Formats: sequence, C-alpha cells, structure tokens
Amino acid sequence: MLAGAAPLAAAPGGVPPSKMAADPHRPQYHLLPAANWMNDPNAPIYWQEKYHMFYQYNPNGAFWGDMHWGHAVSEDMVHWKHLPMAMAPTPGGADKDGVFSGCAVMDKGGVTAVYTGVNPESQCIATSSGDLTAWNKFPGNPVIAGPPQGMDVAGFRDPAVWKEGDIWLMALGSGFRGKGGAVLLYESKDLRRWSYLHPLVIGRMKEGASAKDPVDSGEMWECPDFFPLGNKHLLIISTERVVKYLLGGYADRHLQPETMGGIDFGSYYAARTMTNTGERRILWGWITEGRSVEAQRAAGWSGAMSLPRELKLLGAQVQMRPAAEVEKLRGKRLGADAAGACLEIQAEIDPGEAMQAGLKLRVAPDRSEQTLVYYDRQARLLCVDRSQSSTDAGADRAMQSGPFVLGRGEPLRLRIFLDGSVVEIFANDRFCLTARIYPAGARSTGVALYSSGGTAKMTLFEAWEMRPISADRLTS
Ligand code: DQQ
Repeated sequence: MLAGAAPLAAAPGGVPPSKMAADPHRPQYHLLPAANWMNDPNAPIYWQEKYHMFYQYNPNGAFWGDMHWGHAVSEDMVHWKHLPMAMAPTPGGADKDGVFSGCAVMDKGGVTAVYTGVNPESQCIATSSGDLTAWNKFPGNPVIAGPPQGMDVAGFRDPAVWKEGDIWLMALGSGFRGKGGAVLLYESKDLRRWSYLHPLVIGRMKEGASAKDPVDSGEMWECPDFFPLGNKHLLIISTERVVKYLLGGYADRHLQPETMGGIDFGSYYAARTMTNTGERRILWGWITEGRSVEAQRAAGWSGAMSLPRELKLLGAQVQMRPAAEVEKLRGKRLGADAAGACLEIQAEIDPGEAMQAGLKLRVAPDRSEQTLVYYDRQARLLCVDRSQSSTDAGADRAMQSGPFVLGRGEPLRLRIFLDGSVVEIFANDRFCLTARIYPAGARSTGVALYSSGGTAKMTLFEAWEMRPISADRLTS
C-alpha cells in the first residue's frame, strides 16, 4: 500500500478528520479526497509507470464550486496517494472562475492537459512532466476562445483529445439549442492552434423535453470521451443525469451510431477513460451523493471515484467488468453468513419461475433497513429498491433501475461492491448501476437471497471483506 502525506486539508468549515474517519457512510476503498467536495474524474493518465488521477475539487468545503483539480497517484489503480492540488483558477486568466473538466495526453516527452475555463466557456491547456505536480498554464490560453461564430450552443466544455497520425483531434461537449446534445470536433497540429471541423455526432432531445436545464433535458452533452473499442468506436457522454454510450462506425471523422446504451443507471456521472493504458480501456466515474447539500456539508466530504472499470467489445455488446486489480483489495473470505459494510459479493442466481430475483443488502437484524437488488423479469429491468435502505428520511430512497434482460436459462450473475454508502453493481458483465444508500443502523449489514412471485436459487455465493486503501487519507 502506498503511504504518505495527504496534503488536501480538512474542510475550512472545520469538520474534524476524526469525525470523517468515524463516518460509517464514508467509503473506505474508493478514492476520495481527505475532505471537501469532488466531482468528475479529469485527465486520468498512465504516465511513467504510474496511474495519475485528477478530479474536480472544491478546497472550500463539501459543496460544488470554485473548481480546482485535485490529484492522486497509484501504482495499481486501487491504492492511491494524494498529491498537492494540481491546478487552481488563475486570477484574470481564462480559467479565473474555475478549472473545469478535461483530459491529458502525452506530447513532446511531457503531459499536456486540455481543459475548460469558464465565464465564458473556453478551452485551455497546461503542460507538466515528472511527477505531474507542477503545471504550466499556456500563456496563450484560451486555445479555443468560444464556439464557432454564429453557432448557438447550449454549452461548450469538457474536451477529450486523441491523435490520428500527426493530427490531434478534440471532442467537445456541446449541444444545439432546442435540438439536442452534440459533440463538436476540432483538429490541431500542435495542441495550441485548433480549427473547427464539424459535429462528430448530433443527438436528438426527447420529444417535449423542457430545455430549462440543457443538461437535464438532453440539449447539452457533457464530458464526451471517444475511442476505438474492438472493431467499432465508442462515444461516452453524460446527459439527462446518466452516462450513456453510442457505439458505431467512424468514417470521415463522423460517428455513425449503430447502438446506444447506458454505461451506468445509478448515482454515477461524468465518466471518462484513462489515456495510455494500451489495449486496456479503463473507465472512471464520479459517484454522486444521495443526501442533502446540508448533510454533505455537515459530513465534510462529498463524492467518490468509482472503481476502475474495464471496457471491451464482445460481438456487438459492450462488456463492463471491474479491472482485475480490484481483487487486490480482497481481505478475509466470508461464508454464507457474510455481513458487512465493506464487502465484495459475487452471486449467481437462477431466477427459476420467480418474477423478481436478486439479493437483499445491508439488512438490519430487525428488517427495519434493507436494500433490494433484483432482476425484474416482467419489467425487463435490473432494479435497486432503496425504499427501505435507510430510516433517515433525508436519504434518497428512490428506486433506481435500467433495462436488463436475461437470456433463456441465463443465470443472474451479480458482482457487488459495498463500501459505506456506495453500492457498485455489475450484472452479467454488461450492466452497471452504482447506488448510494445511507443505512442508519450500525448493524444493517446482512446479506440474503431475495425473490418474489416464485422461488429463486442461489447457485454460487462468494464474499470478501474489502481492505481500506489509505490510512493516510484522513491524517492531513
Ligand atoms: N462538471 C464540470 C464540467 C462538467 C460537469 C464542472 C459535469 O466541466 O460539464 O465541475 O459534471
């Protein structure tokens, strides 16, 4: 395990580290800063044999605002060491009101970050080398001052950059007012001078969607990521509060989507893949909270990074599995009576004739709290019923679900990661839903088979206690 300093200070609001350490809702093996707010993963990159993760960070407390880039480094994508904040807004600069989301690429023996400055939204770059702790913002920022002239866009941010031959390409999150989200494509020879090409792809807003909030209505696509996957190309976007993908062919610098799907149907957003991991495509996402802004401030921390998720293409199916490195977090192997707040669970369930089949998690001895994760055959959904997940009325207890169908005779294969308030669910390597739950009872730790409208059978059950990743995290 990497040890070391945790230079991100505790919240100026004064939530003592000891309170955060004792907080049962705080994840123990997911990456999050020592204190305060975090959101989107930014610029994840494998560089000089280390995995670097940057993320949207507010040093002023556990609420969104004043965006900086936090920074952590890892040798294995699961054990992290915090490093000093990588980037802060520059007074009078293009990013004076926030260093928003972006990416990083290798160029000229160093690393170049490409990100959004705001008010107005424009694209900026910064360079670094070595341990990526010192960043030099390009004096010519912004490198793209605004959208193409005359284009009425719903937003203009979150660059993703890659190279084709000698040419750099940039996909930028955007959207056309009243029409729908879009990704704008730019090209450059040197990462500094960019020319607009055309939309990589344009989406369509749902019929009758209100354009009040462009992101909620689908008028604006945030955080695009675009890359080859198998013999296709995959575009990832965040919009309408979920992370979606478009899979298809890529010709003449246009994406021709063939299928669409969900990357995650839960409390998960702004996903982005890691650069320079060769054949491996590792995806990261921001695990959002499910409790009030006041509760987050009082806790002194908000948000967490998902576990690394490896993407592959199997036929026409996007396969999503936890990266193999996650198994390094496994501690004691547990038996059929497995219980705990920090567990990995693998279960195979034959739904038989049951209408709903799955698992009960975080069950209280008196059943006053429990969360159901199940396949609903009729509704063709994978569901997380949080209605009894917490006796705390402030916790989000809404149902979460996404489209999911088992083939004939196919068992439900669940891989679930419980970590305090985080529940990361992988089903049959092709469906993900990350939920947040805040059980009030310290003894709400039970696990059991769940079925309704028939009897389901558990054909395999394995569980492990998961080890906390960084004792250093709370000692700033
Ligand atoms: N978060 C960033 C933006 C991005 C949004 C600001 C997505 O760059 O569009 O914190 O969560």
